[in-house]
Amino acid sequence: MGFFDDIAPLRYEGPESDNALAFRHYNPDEVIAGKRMEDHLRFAVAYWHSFAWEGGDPFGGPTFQRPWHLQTGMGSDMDRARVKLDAAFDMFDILGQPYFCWHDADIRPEGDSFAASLRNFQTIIDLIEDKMASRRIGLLWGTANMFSHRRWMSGAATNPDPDVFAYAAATVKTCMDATHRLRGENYVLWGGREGYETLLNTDMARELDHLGRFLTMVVDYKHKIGFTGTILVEPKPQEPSKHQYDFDAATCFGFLQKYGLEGEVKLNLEQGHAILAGHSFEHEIATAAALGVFGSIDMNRNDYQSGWDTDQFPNNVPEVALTYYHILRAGGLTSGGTNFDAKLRRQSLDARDLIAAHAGAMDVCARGFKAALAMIEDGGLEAALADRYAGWDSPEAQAMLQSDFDTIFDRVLSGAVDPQPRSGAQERLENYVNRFV
Ligand code: XUL
Ligand code: CO
Repeated sequence: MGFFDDIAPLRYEGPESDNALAFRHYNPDEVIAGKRMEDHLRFAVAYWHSFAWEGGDPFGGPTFQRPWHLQTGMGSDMDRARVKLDAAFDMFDILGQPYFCWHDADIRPEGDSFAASLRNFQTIIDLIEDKMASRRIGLLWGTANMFSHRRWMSGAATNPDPDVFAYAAATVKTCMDATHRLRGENYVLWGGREGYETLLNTDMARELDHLGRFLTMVVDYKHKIGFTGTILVEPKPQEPSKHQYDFDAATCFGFLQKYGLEGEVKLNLEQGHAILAGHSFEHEIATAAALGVFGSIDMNRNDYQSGWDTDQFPNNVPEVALTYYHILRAGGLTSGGTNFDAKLRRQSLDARDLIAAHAGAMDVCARGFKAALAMIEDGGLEAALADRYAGWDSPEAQAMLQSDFDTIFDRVLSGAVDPQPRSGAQERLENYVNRFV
């Protein structure tokens, strides 16, 4: 008997349905704005939170006790990895989402050497390839977990020990190879411990140079193997490191530019990470879009009171609507997707909690997306922007951008310029948004 055996594949039943395990708003085949909803939203399930995480917190151990977990499962590490894999694909069949994502450490047990870990990894990748062959499911991205094992405690590419840099390079190479083989559409690097705890023991300039060199090797390797997916860096300001080098979208762009990688690498933005950095999610999306590095999203929120990266499933339609509004303005999710890098609360023990969490999140995203699309089609916000900046349409204003301070000074002194403050109309615009959500 499988973990999800009593749960049937989810169907779209419409907004009136009271079935807890059905979609009310997400209808994958519904065509909106010329595209199937599934192809707009490009949902992905994250293997780690749903299958690898055991429900522990800093004060207590595992609560979930799944049949594939170490303390509760049967057989060898590899036996349990296979049971976990079967459960994961059973859940993908129930949800019917088009993508999933993994870290190497989520899918394979750690061996007692690099070669042994690699053997485990290759075996599981073979099994994943078989399972993917008989289904309509793609890999949104693969990534390497270079933050959990104690070898990474002082960083991966930014570790003071060159042996750890080497181990990291070999690890990312194997994860890129597997992502390429499974036709992954992106490869992600989240710098879990690429940062520091104290400057007393940290040579920051050297560490940044090493990180820049490492990312250049990633890009070189991508081209060498002919991987056509997008390389994505995922910003986060802290947790686990006190200070992380990829603080937010703007910091990442500055880093990419310094190392000449801004044309090669884009960003995977996460709602909870934006909040940790003191930003809104749409701020991060708009920043990345303005700088030409918007890639993909992790759509999981933080608790606004706790101040931690709580990785909860999205449930706030107005927030999600503004997220997709800015994504649509940036051209939509192209090779990116909507990944639920989200975990259950540790009291949510049941298989149906996991299904309901994803179903609800997909519905919230569908509602937010439809609201965003309606705002784009109505054009109210665009019209308000055009009106607010209309002064810049004049030939004088455009000429000023090509002139210099002396020319501008003469024009101001002559009395030709007379600034008149105008309302920013924020409340009216907020009311406008509320008509759609
Ligand atoms: C951690 C986080 C990661 C990345 C992938 O906060 O978001 O799960 O998405 O390593
Ligand atoms: Co993430």
